[in-house]
Amino acid sequence: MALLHTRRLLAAPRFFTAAANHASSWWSHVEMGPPDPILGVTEAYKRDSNSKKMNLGVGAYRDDNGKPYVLSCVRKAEAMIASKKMDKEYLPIGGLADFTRASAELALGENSEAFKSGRYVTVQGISGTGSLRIGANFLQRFFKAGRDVYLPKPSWGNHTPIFRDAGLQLQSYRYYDPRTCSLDFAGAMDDIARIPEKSIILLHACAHNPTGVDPRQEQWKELAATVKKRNLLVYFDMAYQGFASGDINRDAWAVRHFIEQGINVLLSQSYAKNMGLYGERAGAFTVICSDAEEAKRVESQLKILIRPMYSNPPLNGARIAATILNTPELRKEWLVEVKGMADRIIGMRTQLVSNLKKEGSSHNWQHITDQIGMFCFTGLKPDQVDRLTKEFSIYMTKDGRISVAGVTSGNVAYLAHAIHQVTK
Ligand code: CBA
Repeated sequence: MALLHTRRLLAAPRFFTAAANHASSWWSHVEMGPPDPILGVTEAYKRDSNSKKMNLGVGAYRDDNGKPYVLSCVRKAEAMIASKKMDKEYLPIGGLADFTRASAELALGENSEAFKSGRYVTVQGISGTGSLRIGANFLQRFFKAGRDVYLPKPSWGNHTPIFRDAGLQLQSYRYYDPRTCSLDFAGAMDDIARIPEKSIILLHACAHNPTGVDPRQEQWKELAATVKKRNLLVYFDMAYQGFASGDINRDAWAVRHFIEQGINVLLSQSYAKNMGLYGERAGAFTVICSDAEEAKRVESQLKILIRPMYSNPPLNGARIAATILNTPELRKEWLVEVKGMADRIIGMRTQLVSNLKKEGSSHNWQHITDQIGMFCFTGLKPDQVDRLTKEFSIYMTKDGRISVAGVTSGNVAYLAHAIHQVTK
């Protein structure tokens, strides 16, 4: 038996080596994981050789020629920074002070009592995702009242792993009604009124992802009252300030209203979309506190939390954003450019609907123009999404979300034609 075994090994030395390596590897138990539901779409798109292909997966703004867009105010800020020949020293753990102050002011408003009194702390984070994760870790360590985070149903796909990996538990509240393709306000109010007191609730400040459906100001007021009554801890994710309506103040309305109502929120911000600083990873995390002294204590603990994660945040994006926010001419130019991006998206929504009508589609597509922000939740079913990808090389997430920011005057007719073919 032993001899036979030895002979077999001699006959197949290569197999033996591979099998032995496999069995002795530290990582033999590691299973192949699925691609990311959003960023995996870009990988598949890149492999497609069809010249008509469209990437409507990830939310990344394109100009009307389908090209990535670097804002002119960003180019100017970069030139200003380069001309100053600044050093590349480490930032403090909490980030660039000019940046964190300007970020808080942008979100809260210059006249905000919380901002003026200093009863807040803002730390720089690694764009929106990293800032959310600082918040999640902070909650895990210091929020003694509970572990449950309530997300709208549906929510951005990365919210669940961000909070789950930080050790929190995910729950949900109704938000979207697929029958009407709009806000299920009654359902949301009903669910939120039943959330156990002192739980955590996540709200999208504007341009809800993936649905493109936001509450109206009257509805936000009711939500704030209910949240206050239930004594919930509110965590706002604001990844699209300025991108929804084109107006940074209007898009921050809900956050400001909640704070005015005495609700001490947590807030994550991102400059990926509204300044087009995607790869620079500039973002911020803010905690509104009861007074400046509490803010100092919270700040000290945020620093203790950040230091072993990445020590201190990246410099370049924060410098660019701070230069834009703190230089009046650049800030003015930025506001015009944000509005330009928001308006182009709104224009594409209208064109998509009119092209669908031209194709002869008899469906009601009004939700495409009613929804706001980067995304449109089309209502397309997974099999229709599959057909769009296989037959037309149109890439989007399985839930039927399209990034309207990837639609242009040059490809909107093709998109409408394809959608009509799979929905007629
Ligand atoms: N919050 C929400 C609600 C978002 O939609 C996104 C980005 C982020 C984080 C936070 P960042 O870390 O880049 O600042 O953004 N969501 C996407 O646009 C995409 O960037 C999206 O396509 O859904 C992503 O990372 O998934």
